[in-house]
Amino acid sequence: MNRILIFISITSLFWMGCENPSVNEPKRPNIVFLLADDMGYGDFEKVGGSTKTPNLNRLAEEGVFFDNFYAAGPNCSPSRTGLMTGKSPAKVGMYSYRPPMHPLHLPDQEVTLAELLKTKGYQTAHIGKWHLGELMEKPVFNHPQPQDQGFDYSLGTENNAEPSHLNPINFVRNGKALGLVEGYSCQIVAQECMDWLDQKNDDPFFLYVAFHEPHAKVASPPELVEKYSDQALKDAKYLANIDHLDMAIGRLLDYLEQNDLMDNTIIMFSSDNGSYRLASNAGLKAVKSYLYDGGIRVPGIVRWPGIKTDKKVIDTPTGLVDVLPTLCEITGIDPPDDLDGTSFLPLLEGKPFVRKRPLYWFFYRTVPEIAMRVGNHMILGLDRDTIPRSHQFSQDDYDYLKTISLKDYELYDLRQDFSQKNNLFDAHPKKDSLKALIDHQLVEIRNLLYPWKELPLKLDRRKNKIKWVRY
Ligand SMILES: [Ca+2]
Repeated sequence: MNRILIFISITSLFWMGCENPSVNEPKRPNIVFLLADDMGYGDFEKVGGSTKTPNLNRLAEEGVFFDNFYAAGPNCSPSRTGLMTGKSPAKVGMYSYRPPMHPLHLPDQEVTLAELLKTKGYQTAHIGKWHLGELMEKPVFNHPQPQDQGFDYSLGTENNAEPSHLNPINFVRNGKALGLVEGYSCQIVAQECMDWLDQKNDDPFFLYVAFHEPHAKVASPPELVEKYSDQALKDAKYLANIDHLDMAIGRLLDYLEQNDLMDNTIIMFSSDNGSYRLASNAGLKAVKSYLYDGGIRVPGIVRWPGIKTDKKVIDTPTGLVDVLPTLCEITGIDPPDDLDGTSFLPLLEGKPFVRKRPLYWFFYRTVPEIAMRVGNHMILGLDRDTIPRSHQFSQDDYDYLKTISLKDYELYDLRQDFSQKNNLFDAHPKKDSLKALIDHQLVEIRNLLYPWKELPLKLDRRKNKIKWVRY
């Protein structure tokens, strides 16, 4: 089923550069990566239709929409790790989101996209949610800060905007806590992007914009909530939050246009995981924190005058782990050789694309625990374990990873079965080879366990595996 093929008109916004690629093959294009937090596949207006996203629509109309685009994990920190490193977060030790005062972080020895781009003279900035380690004025754990991970400049929050998107109190700019900042988080972030761009020099730039919306607790201007007043208040607040995020992105796009930056800038948009709101996932199975598609399949948009394909919708599976190798190929940087992602530049150029290794995901806390996309199919592995797992990654969870094994499998043909309802595994002719593939992947994860120390010992039983909804 393809829900969005009908939406994009090729005609009106197909700019001149596409017809004459040689004019528009910049060696070092600027890069803006826009990341939403918990925005579902169906929160993109052209897929779900329940909210207004005119600026994202415009990006997709002027570029391409990736219709089988996957986050790197089912929640925040793992997915951001995959984006920054081009690796499966399970191989980097990021097994779950990072709670406050917790040792999990993106290890310093990992090579980030920002560090790679700096080798080509890029100016780099991170603005928004960090969630790759502590980010405070006086760090306790000595985790690498954005400046240690390749960013010249940073305005961010360690995790979510607190107490909500309205008047946040936890932004830190280049190591200095700001205290209360008046306004809404997405607009604060957009304004900071423009202020940073105002002072940049003529070297190319990489701007990583990690919006806080629509992660709970949402807050949006009352007039936007009113716009969705035909919905239940909780839904109206959520949809208004997507709308507001889109407006902030629109401000940034207007800035880029007014400053003649659109022709030499790659703009990418995605989300770090599926929505926690089932209706936002457009019929995909499950929600955030699950490895069914509702937890990991997200909107993917690339706008860049260097795009040569005639396609407006690309349905080849791709994801956040592919972003680093893609941008390395575009900018002529040799990427690290142990990546899980594959450059999707050939897809942007209308050329054959061969994935080096299948996309896969791992999450210890929900069932299934591992998933792998193989062609049109998603194979999932379940360990049938019923021991409660903590919400905050603990020593008990870590010990569990040392022995985890798969007892059961599910297989879905996503072209025929969008909502993953029909498990084909038992009768599938390739079940043994698919089983071997995913078993082997789990062994690799077990063998590469990151040596975390001083994990919290105590299980947090508020939210555990057996209490979670079983899809
Ligand atoms: Ca998230």
